[in-house]
Amino acid sequence: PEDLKDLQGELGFPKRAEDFVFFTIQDVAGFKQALKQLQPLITSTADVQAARKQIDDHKKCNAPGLLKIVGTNIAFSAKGLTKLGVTESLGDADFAAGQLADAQNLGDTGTTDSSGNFVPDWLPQFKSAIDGILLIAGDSILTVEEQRNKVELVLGKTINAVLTVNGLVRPGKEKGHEHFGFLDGVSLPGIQTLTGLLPGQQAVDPGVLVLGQNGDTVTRPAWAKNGSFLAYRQLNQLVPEFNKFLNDNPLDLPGLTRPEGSELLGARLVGRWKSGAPIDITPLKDDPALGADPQRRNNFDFSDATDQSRCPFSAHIRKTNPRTDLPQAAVAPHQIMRQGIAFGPEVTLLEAAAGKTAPGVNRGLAFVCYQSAINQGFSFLQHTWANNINFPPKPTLANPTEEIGFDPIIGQNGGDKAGRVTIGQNPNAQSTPMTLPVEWVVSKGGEYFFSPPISALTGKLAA
Ligand code: N7H
Repeated sequence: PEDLKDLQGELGFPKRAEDFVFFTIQDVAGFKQALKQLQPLITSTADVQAARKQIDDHKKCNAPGLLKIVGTNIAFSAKGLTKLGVTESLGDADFAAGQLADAQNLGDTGTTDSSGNFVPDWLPQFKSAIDGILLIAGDSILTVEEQRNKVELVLGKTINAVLTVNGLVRPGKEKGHEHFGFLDGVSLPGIQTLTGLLPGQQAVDPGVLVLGQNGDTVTRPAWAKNGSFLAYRQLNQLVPEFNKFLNDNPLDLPGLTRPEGSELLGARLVGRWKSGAPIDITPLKDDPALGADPQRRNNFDFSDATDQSRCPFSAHIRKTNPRTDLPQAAVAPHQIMRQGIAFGPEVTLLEAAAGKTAPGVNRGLAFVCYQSAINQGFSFLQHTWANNINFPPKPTLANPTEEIGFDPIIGQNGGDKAGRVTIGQNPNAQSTPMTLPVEWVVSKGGEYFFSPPISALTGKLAA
């Protein structure tokens, strides 16, 4: 329990809106003082658990009115920690080098400059120094704004906000769905002793997510215990283009109408229907009751079919969490705690009709995930699994060396559109490649941060 008060809210604060404020530290001494005053505003995992219980109680007794909920977290890039005088290594090379140095390895699109350096097509802010990130989440835009004012009052001119991303849960029945329309936040790893496990939920040692905990194999400075690495990715989504591709390429199966064929293709690209129901359980038709049922919607492991009739090997959720396609010990170290939120406006009727995102419009996913090793978590999943045309292994197929192509949602290869192929989408023609016309998820950059234990905010980092 003491550790849960020390750990920031990585388990995921209940939220309708979230601001991400990327900042540089302007006045180190002043910032260290301000950090001590900020500490009471910072949300711990114990606070997250209390807030979740409050919401449950509120629902159970049908209490009227809205519950005001707010949470604040802070994390630092390696540059930020250096500015604060931290000299010892945290034992993570990707964190130390920063995400810009990882961009090419991640498959981001870019160019090579005259000195031979890779320059990704990112927002300029992510290509210049960012020292830290504030994450302010709450039940409404107003609550978040109010809290951001409080935080900015404390930090004052000791920081300079270089970029603010306004995350917003989508409206109405799209609540909790990302911009392509699929329910998000469905499958997260569980820590048995902390939250128990739902049927089918994968257990991880706390040390896979949190530094210095059981299962973290790296030696860390004592003050970093209960910290976690936060990978942030600014991912634009080309939603009208994605929908146009589905409309233009319905899977042609007996008994399916054209729109049903399009819907099935979307589900097979992701591995779940829009409701969250896994295609491994319900391969031909969505089942919204299943999608809404936490007791059933994760209870599958891809072992029911030896081929791709239920779920393509390349489906996003199979690429990023292959379950029993690999031995449990080979999957567990790569589990991440995802806590992203959608950003940007809803698709307009004009955009939908044109099948094209309007110029200047940015919508997508403010992707956030936590792990104790970036090269086992985010970076590994992107590079070694999603972008790897031979992953996962498929010994059960008639031709086990057959390529299965990219993760059609996030797999990327530096912008080579002709080469972005995915295989296994058509259950009746499982070896037929499908060339994906555009990357529907476009990386606009990001950074790797260290989300320190709360004790460090008044201790190590403030000293
Ligand atoms: Fe993914 N999507 O809408 O298609 N993701 N994801 N993701 N993702 C998941 O289980 C999506 C991204 C993982 O345990 C679902 O919550 C989109 C990155 C992992 O079964 C949906 C983007 C990375 C899982 C999406 C995006 C991952 C997962 C199913 C970008 C890591 C859990 C709902 C815009 C490198 C797999 C759910 C499991 C699930 C979508 C990004 C990883 C619907 C649109 C960058 C590990």
